[in-house]
Amino acid sequence: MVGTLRCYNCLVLFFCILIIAESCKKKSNPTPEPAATLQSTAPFPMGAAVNSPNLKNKAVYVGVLLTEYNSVTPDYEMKLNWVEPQQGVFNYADGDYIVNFATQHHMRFHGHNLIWHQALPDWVLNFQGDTSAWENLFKTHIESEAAHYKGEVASWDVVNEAIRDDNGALRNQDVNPGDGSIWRQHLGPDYIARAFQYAHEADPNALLFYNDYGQEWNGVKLDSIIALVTNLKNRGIPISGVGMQMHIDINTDPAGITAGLQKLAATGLKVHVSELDISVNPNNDPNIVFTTALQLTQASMYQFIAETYRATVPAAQQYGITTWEFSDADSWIPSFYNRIDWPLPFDANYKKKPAYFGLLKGLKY
Ligand code: 9MR
Repeated sequence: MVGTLRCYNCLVLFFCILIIAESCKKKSNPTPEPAATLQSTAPFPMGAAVNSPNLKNKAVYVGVLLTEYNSVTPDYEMKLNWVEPQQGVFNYADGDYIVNFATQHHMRFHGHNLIWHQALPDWVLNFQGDTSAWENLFKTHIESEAAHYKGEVASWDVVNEAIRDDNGALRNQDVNPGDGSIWRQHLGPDYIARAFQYAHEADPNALLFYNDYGQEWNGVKLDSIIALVTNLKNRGIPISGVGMQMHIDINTDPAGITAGLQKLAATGLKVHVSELDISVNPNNDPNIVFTTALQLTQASMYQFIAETYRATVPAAQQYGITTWEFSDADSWIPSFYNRIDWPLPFDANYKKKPAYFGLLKGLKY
């Protein structure tokens, strides 16, 4: 009896020591919380435009992308000049690479874009034909590309940048050379509705978007876009959402950003911040220094955009926020404007900038 009791006491003592040892271990060696990332924090998909050479060759690029983002948009690989550089000669390989990458990593894929007045190959720019030949070219392009990616893309920017900056009219060939639209010129004003119908027929499950820039600073353009998409929606044209590109800079008026998001949300369509970047050198200053003050201003704008998007766009309409690439090394801005700039959340070495932490803070606000 005494022996059994002694044995029982020993067991109790043994377990007590074990529990104390375990709890000491926990205190001295805590399991670190996984760091918050953009995608783990955002209540909607976080997207980035990506380019296929970096996906193939840059491990650091792929690493940041997979950690931070869960949606991708191709930077240029699905535009008409890329997919059909010569009439009847197709080049889907690069777009396919990005789609396969996204599928493999369970990321959402947003197709960009089917119809744009830029990124056109010479054979389209020089095409000679009557209205029906143009309609055939237009329809065949939309249908073949949408059918090629059917079931693999969640959504498409069907028509990109169709509205003029100066008066909100449809781009035609009567604006500055290079700014006009051959589509409107040859196909008449209702080509946008038909683009959505053709895309829908080819891939009925894809969500279809109208995408444009300048909606945060140009009220005339914004109202014209609202009228355009409302008209499409009311006519039963299969439009699901609007992309507000948001290529902005540190001087962009925040009131315009709020107003743009409010008006877009009021259409009832999904709203995608589709190409976000925030330039810090809008005046092309060749001697500019990216001071701490500039870094913090940029960070608070990133935060403001995420907060305002969350507060203004109802959850069911939040298609997500997509940055246009994610590192300053890959931004279109320095080469396009021939200036130094730092528009994105990661620096040229793929390290997080204050802009990143501003965005993260805005997402969990
Ligand atoms: O960033 C893109 C750049 O790499 C391409 O060369 C260019 C032409 O295909 O397009 C840029 O992306 C544009 C986007 O497709 C539409 N909105 C403006 C973007 C920046 O110019």
